[in-house]
Amino acid sequence: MSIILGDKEYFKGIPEIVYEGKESDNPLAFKYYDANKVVAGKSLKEHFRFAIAYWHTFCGTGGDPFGPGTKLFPWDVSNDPMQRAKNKMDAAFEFFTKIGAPYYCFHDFDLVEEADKFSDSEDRLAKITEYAVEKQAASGVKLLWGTANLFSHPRYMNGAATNPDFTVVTRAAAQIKNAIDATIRLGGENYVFWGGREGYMTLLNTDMKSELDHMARFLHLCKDYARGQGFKGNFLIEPKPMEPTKHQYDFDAATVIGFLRQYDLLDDFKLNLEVNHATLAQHTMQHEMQVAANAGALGSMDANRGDYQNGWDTDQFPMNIGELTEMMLVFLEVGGLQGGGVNFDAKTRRNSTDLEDIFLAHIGGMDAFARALLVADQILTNSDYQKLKQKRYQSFSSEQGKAFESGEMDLKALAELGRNTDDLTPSSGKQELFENIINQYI
Ligand code: XUL
Ligand code: CO
Repeated sequence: MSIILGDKEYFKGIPEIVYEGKESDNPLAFKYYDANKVVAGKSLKEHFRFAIAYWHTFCGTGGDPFGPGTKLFPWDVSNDPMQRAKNKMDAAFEFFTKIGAPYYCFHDFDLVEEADKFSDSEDRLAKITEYAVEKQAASGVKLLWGTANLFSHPRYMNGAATNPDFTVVTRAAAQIKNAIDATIRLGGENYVFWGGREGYMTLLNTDMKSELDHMARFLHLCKDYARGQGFKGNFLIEPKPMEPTKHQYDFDAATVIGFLRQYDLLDDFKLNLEVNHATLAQHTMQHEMQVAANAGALGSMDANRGDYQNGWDTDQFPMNIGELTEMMLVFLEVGGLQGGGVNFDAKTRRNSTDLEDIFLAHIGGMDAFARALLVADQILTNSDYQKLKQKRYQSFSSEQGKAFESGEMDLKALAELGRNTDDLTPSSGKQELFENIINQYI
């Protein structure tokens, strides 16, 4: 990959970021992410398929409920929306190629601002998509997934596919059809549905059953349309329990898998799990990953972290190696992501206002994942971790245990065995030993 600049260099003075190893004191170098290093049969680049999120990185200027944006992006100054979009895309591809990310992800109106009239928005999106085709070809950077923003505009305040007003549902369909077309045109490998405002604020005014039926119908239509256009990739649902609605329909991995199964969508849909969404649902990310993998649905991942004290969706960059190591153990044990990658759905803090901070944040995130994967691989290859885990279940390899597992034993027989267990001694779960192994290998 070589650095791709537009007419202007936006990140001046920042070279291509390279691996220098953990002894390096260069803040603009990788300490652990050695893209071509092979671990567990694959290079780090292939394991992670890192992607950059267009919305936070090039659109998010740091506004919060208490004040406006703090980041004055140099690509955001033209008075012409098409020119602004092109400048932003030049900056984006300069960033992708300097940081060495093989993929990016976008919402339709991250690429270009929505116009007042639908036909103008459609026209803008088609034009910027063609510009992206050129940029991708010149750089070799690929699209991990596209999606539609069906939650920001006030028309979607009561939801998109689950809106009680059919007219809004049709508008969402018009918008999503264009986003699917753009994703296919750009060779997108997946298409994401994050629920946005698909949920409710109070059940008093909500017919939940109809809304869920409508959402499933809508997803079927999207899938049928995209498949008809030749799209071969995954459709991904991104669970989140709350925010912006009080109760999001795609609450967590287990809820979404149940929904997909109920509505016959599990063959085409997998999950895009996000760390901070897992923690908002009172789960760990490793729990969500294991739930998805159990259903063959661990598609992709949005990398970030929440705040331990306040419980908001703060979308901070990942850096907790202990947590990431536990995630990477599941990642390696289940054979990685099915068709997806690791997308940094994370933003620099509102008061991190240097352009350089965007690089430092992503370097930190990529290094943290790399370091955790290396540790997890060491644990799996050199420690007793797997043996200890298997040992807890070894009684099921007895003849009777196997008969139970394979369904060859009825409750009467099982209960009969249980009659002779007065002297049973429960085994220790050894949680502290497992935790010590994590710490030992970090
Ligand atoms: C919102 C969120 C979204 C999705 C894409 O919390 O994570 O940015 O990833 O719509
Ligand atoms: Co996300």
